[in-house]
Amino acid sequence: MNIVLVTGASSGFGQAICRKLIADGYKVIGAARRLDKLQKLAQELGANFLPLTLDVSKKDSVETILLQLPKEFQPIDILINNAGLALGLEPAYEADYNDWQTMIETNVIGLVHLTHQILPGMVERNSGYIINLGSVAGTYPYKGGNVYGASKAFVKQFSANLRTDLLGKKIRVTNIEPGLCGGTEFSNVRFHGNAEQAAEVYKDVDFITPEDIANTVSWLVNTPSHFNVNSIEIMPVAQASAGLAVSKG
Ligand code: NDP
Ligand code: 8X3
Repeated sequence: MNIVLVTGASSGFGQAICRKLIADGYKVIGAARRLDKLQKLAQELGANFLPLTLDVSKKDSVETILLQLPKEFQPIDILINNAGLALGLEPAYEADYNDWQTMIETNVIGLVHLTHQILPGMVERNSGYIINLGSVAGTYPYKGGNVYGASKAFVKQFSANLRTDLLGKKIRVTNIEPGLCGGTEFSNVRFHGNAEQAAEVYKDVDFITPEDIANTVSWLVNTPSHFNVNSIEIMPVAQASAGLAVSKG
């Protein structure tokens, strides 16, 4: 198992995962829409890293691009479905419909495109590993989490259902469910580029870092092949679920 495809490699978790897996000795394909960021990463990571311009939400182009991968980056042994985003934190009745659509097209449909394209080859070879980036938002509701949380609940259940379909095959599936993580573009994207609002999320909090997530991925892919972590929920010590709320009066 030595070829890895990481989606969302131009930033945050994806970039840190690429760095760590290259250091671990894997060949890594890093995919995202912003080629300039990927090219910069390629300069740093060298010949075992292949930058790939890819919009996960565009089914036809995902198919074409993956079929045209250079021979030395095939077949994909490990798929890390990391590309994703949150847009907005308004209550559902004030949310922008376009934000909802983009989240579903990226976090749900994009992840499904990649999995549908790559999984049959893994089954044919009876070998592979799919790691999805879910979120604590897929388990715990929070105000303004509406479609983002629902998209990550999809990722959680899809991961569990994949495990069921793959019973008897030597293919592993893990859903990583992180909580608050700083040092990525996540909140800048969520707040449509409002850096002040984004910075406020992380102020005075000892948050999880992208390197923590990359180290988790590195541990997962290096566990023995009989060993499957179905899901792994990770929060900073500074975060916990805050219980149910009641409106009085
Ligand atoms: P970033 O915004 O830093 O990174 C997101 C990555 O996804 C970017 O590389 C972006 O690249 C890529 N991306 C977005 N849309 C597309 C698309 N249509 N096609 C291909 N790539 C796309 O966020 P994080 O690193 O923080 O988040 C990574 C994942 O982890 C996401 O799925 C997120 O939901 C999840 N997560 C994040 C948490 C956090 O607190 N940060 C906590 C829990 C989960 P580009 O724009 O170049 O396409
Ligand atoms: C990202 C973590 O708490 O902002 O999935 O939803 S949170």
